[in-house]
Amino acid sequence: MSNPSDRTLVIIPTFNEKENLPLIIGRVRDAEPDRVDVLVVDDNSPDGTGELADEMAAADGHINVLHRAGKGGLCGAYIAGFRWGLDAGYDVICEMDADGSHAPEQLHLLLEQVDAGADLVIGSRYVKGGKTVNWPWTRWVLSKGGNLYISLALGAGLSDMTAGYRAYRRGLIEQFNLDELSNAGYIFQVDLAWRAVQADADIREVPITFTERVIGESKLDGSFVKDSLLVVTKWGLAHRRSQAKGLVASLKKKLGR
Ligand SMILES: Nc1nc2c(ncn2[C@@H]2O[C@H](COP(=O)(O)OP(=O)(O)OP(=O)(O)O)[C@@H](O)[C@H]2O)c(=O)[nH]1
Ligand SMILES: [Mg+2]
Repeated sequence: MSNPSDRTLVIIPTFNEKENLPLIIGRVRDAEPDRVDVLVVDDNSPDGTGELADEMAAADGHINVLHRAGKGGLCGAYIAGFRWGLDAGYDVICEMDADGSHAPEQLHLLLEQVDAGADLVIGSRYVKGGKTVNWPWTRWVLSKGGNLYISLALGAGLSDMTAGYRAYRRGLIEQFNLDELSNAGYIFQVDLAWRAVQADADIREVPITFTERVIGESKLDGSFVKDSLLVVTKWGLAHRRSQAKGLVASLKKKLGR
């Protein structure tokens, strides 16, 4: 019997990940030698990550590379990767960081749930059994606190809407208007999950162990926190407003007015 995960693409966005790239791709290939292909989306990394990716792709038909002209942000890299994956006919498209935070050995946990019917599977740090390794407590508090706020503001019932380890069924990505996605820092992950909630998608979270990067530099910028939370608050208020409108409309109908 065939499963959607038989044709899976894992998108790995890179900016200056030359040391990490062979490690992460090697782990993906070992963990999933048959059903998974890799797409590296490199933004013209000054350290030569793009050239290294080309060499790896020339030696292995499961590896592909998409070059972009310059550092255009993670959201743009994923959107380009999604378009590439849809055009190439993949049934499942995944997001994975290059820095080893998302263990390829746990990818099967996500793919199993897609095969069982999920449209979106989130590798979650904050469901029972999920973990973060080597994070300073300040980072944990920021991430966990941000997720608590997001879950209060949106009421989506998800524990880790900012997570970047995900598997999407192609039909769900096809429903998104990729041109319209928010590009405010890392909020696009929340944006995508929120669009999935509003599309009534089957969304599941599986516990993962998230390990802080060992090699290379983080591109995370602290300024995103305030802006992101503001955007999420607006989404939550707009949602509550439309819920209230719907309630009033149905009450009026019931009362025959
Ligand atoms: N193509 C592309 N990749 C990017 C860009 N910014 C970050 N990345 C990649 O996106 C992934 C996540 O970036 P990180 O810097 O690790 O950000 P993070 O995981 O949120 O932050 P840390 O937890 O501090 O590592 C890594 O694979 C980066 O190389 C970008 O502008 N373009
Ligand atoms: Mg990282």
